[in-house]
Amino acid sequence: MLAESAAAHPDSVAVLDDRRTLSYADLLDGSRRVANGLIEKHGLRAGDRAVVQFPNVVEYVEVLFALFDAGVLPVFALASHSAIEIEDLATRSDAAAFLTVDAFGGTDYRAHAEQLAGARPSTGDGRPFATVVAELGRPDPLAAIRSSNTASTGRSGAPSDIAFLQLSGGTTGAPKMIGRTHDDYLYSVRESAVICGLDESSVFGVVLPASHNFTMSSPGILGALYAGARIVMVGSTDARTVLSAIAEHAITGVSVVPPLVTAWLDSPEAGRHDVSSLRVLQVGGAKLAEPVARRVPDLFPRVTLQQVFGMAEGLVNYTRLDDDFERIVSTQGRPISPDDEIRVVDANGDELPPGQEGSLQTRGPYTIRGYWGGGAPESFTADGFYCTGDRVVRDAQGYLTVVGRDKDQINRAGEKIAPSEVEGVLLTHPAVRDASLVGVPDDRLGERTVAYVIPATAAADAGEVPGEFALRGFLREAGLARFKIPDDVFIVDEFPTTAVGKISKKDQRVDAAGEAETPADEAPADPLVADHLLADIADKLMIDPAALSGGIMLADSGIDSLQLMALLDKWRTAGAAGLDFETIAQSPTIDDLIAAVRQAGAR
Ligand code: OOB
Repeated sequence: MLAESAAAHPDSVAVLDDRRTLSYADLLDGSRRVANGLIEKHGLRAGDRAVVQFPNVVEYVEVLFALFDAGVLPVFALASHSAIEIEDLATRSDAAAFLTVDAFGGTDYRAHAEQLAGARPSTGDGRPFATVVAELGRPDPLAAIRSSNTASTGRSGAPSDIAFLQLSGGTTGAPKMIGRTHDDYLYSVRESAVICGLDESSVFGVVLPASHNFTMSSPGILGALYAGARIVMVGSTDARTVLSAIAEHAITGVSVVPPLVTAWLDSPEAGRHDVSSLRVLQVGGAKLAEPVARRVPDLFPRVTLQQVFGMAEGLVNYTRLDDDFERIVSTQGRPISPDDEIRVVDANGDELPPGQEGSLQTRGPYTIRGYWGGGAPESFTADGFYCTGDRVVRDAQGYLTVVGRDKDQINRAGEKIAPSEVEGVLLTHPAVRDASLVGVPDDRLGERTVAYVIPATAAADAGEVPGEFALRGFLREAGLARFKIPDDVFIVDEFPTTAVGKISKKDQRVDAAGEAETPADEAPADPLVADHLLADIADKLMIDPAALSGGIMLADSGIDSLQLMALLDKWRTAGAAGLDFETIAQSPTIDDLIAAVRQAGAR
């Protein structure tokens, strides 16, 4: 596919970020040189797996196509995954290589490579494990790995071969792996490009994590390359960075999760940038609340909103660009393909008529029939339908509205969390007897996470019950990605139970939602005073300011980018107008962050 696009538009810009710009010809040659390098220098073979962990940079696309050309299956880690999570992915996929960058946005990815190389010196069949670290500060970050050979390795395999492993959000422990084939995926990409109106005049802004299925294929990075369009890698998700990137690069389309739309609508940056180039705003990954959808024209008057309801397992639904506004704001669209089969079933698995709420099952040309390695067979019916775990209503025209879910999964700002994974790590704490994680509705995040913890008797008797901050720190230390760290932790004596004696997560959700109605949220008089800034941060972390010391590394505090974005907006309004997201997100410690805010306020 890339070779065809490169032949049709060799000199058009394929992808750029704020360091490098690659034409289609550059991308094709560059990725082939990396493919040959992976074979010559690291002995990678067709069929091997390679874990890739990249932020939104040009090199991600080069490496991706290098792996495809070499027939090596990328395993798509998220940039937010910890070293321990990466190691787990490498083990479970029996990977032969790990490819990443040296550092980005305050994260030391090289350390992930080093830890992995130590833990996994060789592959399952005894070859040395390869680590490749792109050095982003260099003119050619991938120079060390490139061969001089620009010919295709000829190893990319058959169209029906598995092309890569994508991660499922998962409901149990570690995420399951999804093997998608070249032909099924490319079919969904080609059709998506048409449905979303991509052509060679399109400029696609990559705002969400590049390796997520939405960003990759709906129509995403691959759709843009298929259509001969231009890809702009946007380094962060805050309103100013994104809106100014839209203006600077004349971006015509972006795909985002609902919390970003809310954050941008509420940001003081709204209305300050010329966003007239934007034609399509795609929103998906989590439910877009209808009132928010209705506000989109306030920020982007000329834009067509498109709802996207998809899953890495396959099925993707879109509202169509020519649908009327009412349909666009009130449904999550209809399937890509006339061959996508949709079944809405009741608790007995019996099919329901249109208009009735039930569980969504699907089968079709680009939806998997089983997980890679055969995990979770209960997710598939005997006749090959994938049980999505989503509760939907289907209307007479085949449009789906997502009304809830029956899987035990939390959707926090589009990032999927398996409660059992977080609970399992909490249970390894010696002072924890039992733990339960629930998702609670949240205006900004869609859902936030609340952990209920029963302390171990001995710890309680000894007065050594760990506090909220200690438990969150423990989860970080144990290697959970930041988005999985609970937004709130409640220490309790017991859990509510159902009639049969199981933990009643339903009651916990009600309890947690009630707690949220009485937040200690008095706005400080002068937010740029250091004490008040500390209080703001503590408030976001939902901990006692006294428990927060300025020396704590920001990366270890448990704060995430959406929370930082909310703080950024607050502080900008309070006088630190010149403050930007990068400055706060890259502050090493909380003290550094506070100093940066105060300095921006002084200017
Ligand atoms: C996308 O993929 P995943 O694999 O991260 O998550 C899939 C799940 C769905 O089963 C559903 O529970 C939820 O995410 N979801 C939505 C939604 N889009 C996804 N729930 C409500 N409304 C929506 N619009 O998230 C994904 C993959 C490809 C394209 C877009 C999203």
